Parts: sequence; structure tokens; C-alpha cells
Amino acid sequence: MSEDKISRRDAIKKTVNTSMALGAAASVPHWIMPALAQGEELVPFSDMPEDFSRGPARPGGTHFLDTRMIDDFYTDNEDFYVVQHYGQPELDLDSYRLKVTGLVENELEFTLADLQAMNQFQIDAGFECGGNRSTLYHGLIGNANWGGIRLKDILDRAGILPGGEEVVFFGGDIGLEEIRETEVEQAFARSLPVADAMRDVNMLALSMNGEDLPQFHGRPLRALIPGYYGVCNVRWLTQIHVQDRRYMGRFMGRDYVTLKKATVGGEERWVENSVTKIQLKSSVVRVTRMGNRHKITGFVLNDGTPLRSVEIKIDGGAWQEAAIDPRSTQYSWKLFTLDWDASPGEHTLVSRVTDVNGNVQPTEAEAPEKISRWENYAQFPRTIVIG
Ligand SMILES: Nc1nc2c(c(=O)[nH]1)N[C@H]1C(S)=C(S)[C@@H](COP(=O)(O)O)O[C@H]1N2
Ligand SMILES: [Mo]
Repeated sequence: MSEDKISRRDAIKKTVNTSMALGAAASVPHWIMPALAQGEELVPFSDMPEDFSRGPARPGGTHFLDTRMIDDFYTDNEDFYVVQHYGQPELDLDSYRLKVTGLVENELEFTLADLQAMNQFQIDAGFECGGNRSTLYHGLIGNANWGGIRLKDILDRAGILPGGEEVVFFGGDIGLEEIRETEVEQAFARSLPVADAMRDVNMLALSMNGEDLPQFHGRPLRALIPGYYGVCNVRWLTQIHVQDRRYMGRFMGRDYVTLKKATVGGEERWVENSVTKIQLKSSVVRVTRMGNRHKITGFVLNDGTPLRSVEIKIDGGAWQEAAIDPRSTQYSWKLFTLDWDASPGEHTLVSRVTDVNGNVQPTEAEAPEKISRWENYAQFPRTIVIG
């Protein structure tokens, strides 16, 4: 980035109100400044450093959304979180091929033009990294409109043979992994059982919010498995392989594996599970003030099970039902808001979501005992001081 751009951004940051007034801020990414309506003010959380804004995404780095900036249904492509375990490959688009191999009737190979010529569909889907957590204010998150082809169409064309049990997705990014003192080159990969892979909603995505898939997010092709944690959405996808057993690579078998206490046939055991479907989760992320009216905003993510309610509790009060953004779809995030008559002083705000099956987002104390950085879905109380 040029010096020029940096100083221009600094200038924008310092003159938030002026540029808003001039209407000049529409295309400025949210990691620089929040989008606020005329006369609206962001109220800082007291549990969060005030200067929590993040720089732009960098290849091979981690970029997270300042969740106080969530004010719109779709996350701008520049704001959408980025996690890259093996750096950021640049696949040559002319020589790019997607191969379909293994236990199939027809092994297939597609150029980018072949994929672009296939039937396309669109889906709104939000997801988070399986390692998203409260110390990042749940910033490894985003929601976008994705466009691409149905994974099922590709698998049907290939024809899965009897004995084909698992569909493996390989990325074009390669890392060195040490396994018992031996270093091997491994592509980023994840797998899904055939029945899960054949869901109608699964996409091989070519576009994000109406633009070609950005390099950060997997150009030219990524898997998009709605309702599943981000790790399942293999980027820079180059090969789909059908095999007779579970794929056991790092991101299935060793990493993104949650260790939690469970009762197994009456025995209490520590159980390891690969991170798959998004756990039912909500969090308060943003409080704004317009005159003396306050508004609380938060998000819900889950595996697509319909919701019964999202509620907010302020201090020791009763749970109050929040309004869910009507643009929400089955696999999008669901933003929710509650108008709040705030009194001066320090307050604690917490949200909880309940699905139609009666599953309630647990408090930290109610959540299963867990030794793991994955699947952090407990209620997240926030504190704020009203002046
Ligand atoms: N090829 C490849 N795909 C990948 C990863 C990766 O490192 N390489 N990271 C996964 C993880 S852990 C997450 S959380 C999501 C992040 O997607 P995003 O950066 O587009 O938000 O991509 C997933 N797909
Ligand atoms: Mo992740």
C-alpha cells in the first residue's frame, strides 16, 4: 500500500464525522470506520479496547472483523474475516483445473470456463472460524451472498461408486507438516461423508457478493458448506476425491478437533470430534445511540435449524425478545436488534438464542466441559458504560 493511501486513511479516520457529513465514506471498508446513520453514535463497550480497529487482510495472515462495525446484512468482501493456514496461493487461471477422482464412474476435469458455463445458483451464507472466540469479540465471522455451482451436480456427473463413503476437498495451498519427526508436504484438505456432501445447498463458489471470488477467499473456486464452520469451506479448490473412508489429514484428524466431556453409553469420557456443524450461538456486538435512544445489535449463527427466539438480558432483568432482521435466510447470519431505554451507569448485556427444537444457547457454566480452542458458543456477556 502506498504512503499516500495510508495517510489518506489516517485522515479519514480522524475526520469521521466530517466525511460522514459529506457522504464520502460509503466505499470505505469498515475496518477503518463504522458506518453510522446521520446523528448516530457508536457507544464503546467497556470490556473492549476502544482502538480495536483492524488493518486490511494480508496474504498468509489472519484478519478479523471489528464486530462493532456489523451494521449490514452483507459483510463487504474487504471486511470479511480471513484465516489462511498455508499462506495464500495464486492459482494460474488459464491452466486451472478442478479434478474429480477416486471411487467414481467417470473421473472428471473442469477448466474455469467449464465451471462458469454450468448452472449457477446463489445462496446467502454466514460462517465463522471454528476457533472464533470472545477474546476476539467473535471477529472471525462474516456473511455474504455466494454464487456458484451445486456440488451435487458435479458429484452426480462423476457418479459415486458403491463403497464411496467420503468426499475429500483439496486446496491448492501446500504446507509442511511434521508427523512423528517426518516432514511431509500436505495440501489443505477437509472431507465430508457422501450424504452430507450431497446436500442441495452445498456450493462450489465462484463469486462473493457479486464479484469474482477474491484471492483471499479462494480464487477461483471454494467449497461452501452452509451451516458448517469455516474450516469446511476449502479454498483454492483443485481436487475432489471420493474414497472409502474418512480423510484423516491435519484439519480433520488433529487440528480443529474439539476435546470435550460427554457421557458415552453411561460412561463419562473425554470425546474428540472434528469441527463440523456450527453450534447454536449469538452475541451482542454493537450499541449505538441516536439522541437518547439506544439500540443493541447482535448476530446469530447456527447450522440452519430454524430459530424460536433471540433474547437479550440487561443487568439482572428479564429476557427481552429481540427483533430478527427480516433479510435473514436459513444459512445467513441473523442480525437482531433491541431498542433500549438506557439509564446512566455501567450495564451488562447478554444475548441467548433458542432454536425450534428447544435447544438454548448455554452460559459458559452450562456449556459442556471442554479443553479446546474450538467451538466457542457460550453466552457472551458484554459491559458498557452509559454516560
Ligand atoms: N485451502 C484452504 N482452505 C481453507 C483454509 C486454508 O487455510 N486453506 N482455511 C479454512 C478455515 S480454518 C477457515 S476459518 C476458512 C476461512 O475462510 P475465509 O478466510 O474466506 O473467511 O477457510 C477454510 N478454508
Ligand atoms: Mo478456521
